[in-house]
Amino acid sequence: ESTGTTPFIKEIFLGRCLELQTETAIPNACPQSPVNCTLLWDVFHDAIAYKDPCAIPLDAYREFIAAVPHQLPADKSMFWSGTSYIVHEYTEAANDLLTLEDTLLGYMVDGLQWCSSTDASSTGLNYQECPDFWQEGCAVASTAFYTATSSAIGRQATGVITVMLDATRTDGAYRNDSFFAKYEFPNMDPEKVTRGDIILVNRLGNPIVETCGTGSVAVLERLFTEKGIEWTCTDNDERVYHVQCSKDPTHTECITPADVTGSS
Ligand code: CV1
Repeated sequence: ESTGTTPFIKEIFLGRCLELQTETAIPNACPQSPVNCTLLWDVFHDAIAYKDPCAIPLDAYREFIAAVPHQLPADKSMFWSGTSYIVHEYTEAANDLLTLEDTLLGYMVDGLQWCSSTDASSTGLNYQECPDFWQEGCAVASTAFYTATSSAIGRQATGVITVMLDATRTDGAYRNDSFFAKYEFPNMDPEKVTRGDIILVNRLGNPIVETCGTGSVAVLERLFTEKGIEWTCTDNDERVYHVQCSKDPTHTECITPADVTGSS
């Protein structure tokens, strides 16, 4: 078992919720009208409080989703699968797209851990220990949370959407069992989404397994076509490559022959 609920999760949640309402936190992510952060915390907390931490129903966060104002601007949605190691650095550097973690749906609890306690004398959350999310037969809170929030951002997306996939994964860049495949893509409305831009990332130091038009990427391209949504696909996206190199400047894949000659 892993450690328990992140200490001070309530204070962190409220602080981040208030922070997101200032223009400066994340451009474009600021809600149009003031949000009642205390109410959002109560709804988030009550979704699981005092329940069996291994029996959280997939719809537990329904009221939380309903309480968060719908707010993503058109053409700004960034979806990802297998690329959590670079997607946020990219959106921060390029400053034009928003992931779930940049919106009021995902920002408050990004990187935190939480689970319920059935102890009636507790606050309803367990700060000592939480079940592991991969535990057999255990339906944890984070699965319900990402099921609900992923479905919501899929439904809410309008205009051009982007999805960043890892072309060096041996189990496929587009996987049927991913949150992207199960809850985001299927909830996109072809009446609202005008185009899907697939960008493939080559994780530094890993061999390329898939390219646009091959393997699981071809599967996703066909799914877009069947849904009636136009798509584009970019191999080894150059902007993401530069962001990867800015994080790891001396990686052999980032040093060009010209640089090597120049330094000798
Ligand atoms: N999403 Br910490 C899904 N899972 C998340 C998210 C998140 N925002 N944040 C975290 N996780 P994987 P995917 C955890 O790389 O296609 C949303 C989950 O608990 O396999 O399944 C995002 O909007 C899970 O264990 O990709 C994104 O577009 C693991 O990370 C899409 O769903 C899943 O990461 C990514 O989910």
